[in-house]
Amino acid sequence: MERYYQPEIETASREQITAWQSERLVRQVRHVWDNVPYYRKKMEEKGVTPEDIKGVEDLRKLPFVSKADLREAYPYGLVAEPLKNCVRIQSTSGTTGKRVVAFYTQHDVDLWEDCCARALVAAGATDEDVCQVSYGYGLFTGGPGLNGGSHKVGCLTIPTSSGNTERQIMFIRDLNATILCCTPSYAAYLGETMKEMGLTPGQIPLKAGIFGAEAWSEEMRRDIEKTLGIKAFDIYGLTELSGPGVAFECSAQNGMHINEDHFIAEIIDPETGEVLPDGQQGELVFTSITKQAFPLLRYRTRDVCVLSHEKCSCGRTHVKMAKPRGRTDDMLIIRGVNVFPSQIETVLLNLGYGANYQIIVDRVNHTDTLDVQVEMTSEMFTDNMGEIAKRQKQIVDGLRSMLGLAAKVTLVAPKSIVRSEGKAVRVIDNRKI
Ligand code: DLL
Repeated sequence: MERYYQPEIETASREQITAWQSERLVRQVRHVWDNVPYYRKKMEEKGVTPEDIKGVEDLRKLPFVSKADLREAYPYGLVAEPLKNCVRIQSTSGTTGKRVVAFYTQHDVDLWEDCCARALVAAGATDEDVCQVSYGYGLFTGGPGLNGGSHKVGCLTIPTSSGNTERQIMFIRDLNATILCCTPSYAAYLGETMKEMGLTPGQIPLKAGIFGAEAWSEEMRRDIEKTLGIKAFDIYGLTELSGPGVAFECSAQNGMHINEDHFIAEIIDPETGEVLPDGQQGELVFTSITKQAFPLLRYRTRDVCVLSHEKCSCGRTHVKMAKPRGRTDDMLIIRGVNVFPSQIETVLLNLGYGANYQIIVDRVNHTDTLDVQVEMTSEMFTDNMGEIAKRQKQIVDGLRSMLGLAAKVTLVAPKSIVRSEGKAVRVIDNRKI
């Protein structure tokens, strides 16, 4: 019998979930109207008042909030509680402009850690487990979120943070870590290093991993599971909504349950803003209905995704989101074709390469160019030019059939592409448009 963290919530009926969401949405709209002048103005501009919002069915009446709003309101403009009630901030890395600074009351931190605890339990964690948290600690939400969740489950928690790969492996082995939390690219690197040290999956005590914070393919999951001898679970979240734990994978490993008692999810057409039905791909939009300090209504995540309300074999009833395909802002448009880095990754991993690659886009004589540098694995490493040319052509063909685009592919020596300890940077776009 599977052990649930909060079965009365996670397996609740759809009617019950809708009732909770409606009641909390009404309260949340009133909270931001009363406490956040920025929101009140946006709602007034759209001609909506709290009286118009009677339940989930009225969600569409509310205006969207985007990253641009967060920047405009930086740093305090969207905070809905007096600062004396706030106990924490977390922040994004700010790679695409001004950092997002999110605020938490103690209640917000508690609910966030609950969500992470659910994710750990869904991956099989109990108070018998030793959980190594190798996400970065500090402003990034990965370390603090999973750390809090791990405590709630009662795991013996090892807060290694990211980096220092040798020490990571030493702790996994010496302290018999059974659960590993880090980005999928770092998990792949840890696996690669342990393999080089001659460790077989049977000699690695880990049994499960909770990997997220960046897009990763099914092929990468299979590779990590094989090298580490574990089950690898996806986890999703973003700083704006708390951090990891907005959604997490269960034993079915085919999509992540969204914690619907805290977040209402919608999929919209990114061009028109129209709400799309289940099964259609679009931009994921979230409304946080329980957060006190930094509530967001209809926040446009830019993540491209599909939702499904189909019954799940694990018994949980909360809606599932597919693995995000990528972001509307990291979708590359190359010679007019929409390309997600994850599609390129799928081609490479299906051909037996690892997830060590770099995508370089440029514009030469008004035409976009796509260069993909791919590391050979040590097993396939050769200096036979004929063999290399054959392999490169195989990738070019694979990319053409996946994307309908001609790419230039260069095979490079094992270990020549820099490894990431956090989120991997795989795309270099040199176009000056
Ligand atoms: O990455 C929170 C997190 C930490 C999630 C640890 C999971 C594990 P941010 O740095 O604010 O927060 O980045 C949020 O990362 O909008 C997605 O584009 C991407 N992302 C997060 N999880 C996944 C995932 C954290 N499982 C942004 N798959 C999001 C694909 C993900 N992309």
